[in-house]
Amino acid sequence: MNSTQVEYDTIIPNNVNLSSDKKVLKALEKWHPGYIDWWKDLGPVGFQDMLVYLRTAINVDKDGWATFDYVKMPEYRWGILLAPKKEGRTIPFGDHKGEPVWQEVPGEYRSMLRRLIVIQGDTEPASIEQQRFLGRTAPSLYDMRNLFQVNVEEGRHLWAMVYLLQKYFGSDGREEANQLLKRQSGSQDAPRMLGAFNESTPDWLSFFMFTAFTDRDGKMQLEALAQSGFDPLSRTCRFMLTEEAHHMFVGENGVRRVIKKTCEMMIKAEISDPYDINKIRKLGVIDLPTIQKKINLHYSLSLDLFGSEISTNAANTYTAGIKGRFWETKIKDDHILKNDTYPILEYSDGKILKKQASALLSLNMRLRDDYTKDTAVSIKRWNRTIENFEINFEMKLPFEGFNRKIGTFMNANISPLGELLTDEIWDKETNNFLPSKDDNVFIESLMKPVSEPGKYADWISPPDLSIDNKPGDFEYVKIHDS
Ligand code: BYC
Repeated sequence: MNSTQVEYDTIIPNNVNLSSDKKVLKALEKWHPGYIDWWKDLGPVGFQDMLVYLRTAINVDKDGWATFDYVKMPEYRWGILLAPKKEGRTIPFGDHKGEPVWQEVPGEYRSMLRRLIVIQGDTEPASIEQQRFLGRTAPSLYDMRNLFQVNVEEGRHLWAMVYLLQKYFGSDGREEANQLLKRQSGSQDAPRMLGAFNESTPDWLSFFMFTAFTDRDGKMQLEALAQSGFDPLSRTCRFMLTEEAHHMFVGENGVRRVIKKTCEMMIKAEISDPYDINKIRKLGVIDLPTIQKKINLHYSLSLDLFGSEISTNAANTYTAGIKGRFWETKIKDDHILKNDTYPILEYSDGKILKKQASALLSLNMRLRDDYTKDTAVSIKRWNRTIENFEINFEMKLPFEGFNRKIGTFMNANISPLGELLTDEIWDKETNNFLPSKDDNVFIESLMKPVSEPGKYADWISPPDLSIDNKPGDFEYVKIHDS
């Protein structure tokens, strides 16, 4: 069988020839019931028996890789799909640059690789756990379906990492796969591994922000792992990126629709001052300054996911040929980086200093800079929407040192504009920088479910386009007659 052919009649659809890989098939079949139990316990609450119009990956060809149909989520076909092998591929960076890629785990890099796969795997179920209650307050069936689409695909991404652990890491891989179902987002005793994945996602604006900002970290990390010299990881991540694009679309477009509705209502009510917050909130929409505070929160949480600006872990994984840079093969340099530098900011003795650091040690910073550039495109689109209404307000990404818990800025009080603040001013201003309790209570007060096909909650505009060319009143989730 070649790598584009998918076995679709097995319990686990796959293009890795599982039917003749009995040991791994058995391990995955053993893991499957625990996964389904986890999905039912900690996946979307209240909608497990309903038919949802979902996209399912059935192929790894660029065209026609997915089908759309009504599915009950626990019956979704979570498959193991790797992008096709590139014949003759060589390791693109690090000490092994130019050598043929590895089809098996190199012994010396085993624990390094396993750690990265486990961290990646841990984020997938975490995000599903974080979003589990949102179905109840969906602003439309269209949005509800998008939430569930994102959820089932994050579930598939967990399967992808579990496959790698079980196929290539023996008994400790199997143990790690079990642990992925045991840690839980926000748990005191066994939290998820990375900070942002233990935060709550209490409302739909948070969901859109999460998918706009945190899923984009996912994109950058997957792009970096897709460069890996360990070919099965590279191929797995390449295919995951196909699905990831939709998740960011859901986020970016969701935020844009919220902004659009706010602007429309302001114009209708002849309110020109975006800071006339009480008046704007009385219209039942979310004022632009509060949306900016949400951006400040989710962007800063997502920056923490890149690790410290200076990281020996990052240098080691690069030198080993395990984790590359964003679009590594398109970069014109030696791909070894031992003699190169990279500009970074450092917080030291109460000052922010510009420095040239070792390019190898600053790889997290470089990936983060690429992320910021990528994210700026969303901000531009959101601002274009505001400009169209001729409202005098501009969304901005906060300064990189604002609200950080990881890296050089972790103990600094820095405003979104980059000003260093005393503890006293920071405490006084926090509610102007980040969503306050009142802001969150107001947003939550808007979260009333709308489940009539084609109808949308009053705080969000309908989308410009439907899913799979369906008509505007299509019943994306059959919540009434499943
Ligand atoms: N929270 O050398 P450092 C996605 C730890 S999102 C807690 O600076 P390194 C998705 C670090 O583990 C993408 N701990 O970090 C999105 C280390 O601990 P140990 C997920 C943190 O290793 C939406 C110590 O601090 N994938 O897919 O260079 C929905 C020193 O760290 C954090 C990946 O991230 C943190 N934020 O870089 C669904 C890719 N940051 O080992 C899915 C795989 C650092 O000393 N992971 N620490 O005990 C990696 O590439 C790297 O591990 C990291 C950290 C970029 C995360």
